[in-house]
Amino acid sequence: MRVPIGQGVIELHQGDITDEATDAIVNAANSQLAGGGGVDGAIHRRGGNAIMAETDARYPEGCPTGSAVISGAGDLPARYVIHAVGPVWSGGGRGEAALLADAYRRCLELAVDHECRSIAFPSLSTGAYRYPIDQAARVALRTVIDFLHELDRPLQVRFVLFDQGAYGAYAAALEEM
Ligand code: AR6
Repeated sequence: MRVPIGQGVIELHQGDITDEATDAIVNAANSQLAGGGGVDGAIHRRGGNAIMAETDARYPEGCPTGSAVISGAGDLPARYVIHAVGPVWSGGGRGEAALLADAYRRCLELAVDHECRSIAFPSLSTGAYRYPIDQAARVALRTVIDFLHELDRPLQVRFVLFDQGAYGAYAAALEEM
């Protein structure tokens, strides 16, 4: 699925984010930038030790929830990895939606600041952090749509959804918007 927005475009793909050759790919990190499972595990496994060495050196204090930091991409096909920290879902009453939107927005800002013309996102917070995917999809897409409407240059934003269920949730949310 592909929807032009302003000078940009949103694309939905099913696949593995570590295969993406976009300028930047986004990691679903934790605030210690300590590595883990899911997307984080796949990125560090395939990207090699250079990524963690760089984040340890540049961001020794980690990254707060709702924000993101950038590094090189080691052996991955992308140029940059943007490490985003989404919220852990705890029922929806703890500002999760705003924190999730902030994390997406910060990634987009970092990508633009680093002259990226393309960025690939996983579905942040919807794995180990248990954010309900239908709600997460709406927050993610709304944030990207608003950002692209305001942006004065081209940017390709691709969501790389790991399975059919995730793809379906994002496709339904995008159609609804
Ligand atoms: N490519 C694309 N999507 C993937 C991939 C992949 N290779 N692997 C998993 N997904 P998660 P979170 C999907 O758990 O919820 C880590 O341990 C997955 O199906 O990676 O933000 C970190 O270190 C799910 O829909 O991220 C943190 O501690 C989505 O990506 C914590 O988990 C996100 O799942 C972050 O949890």
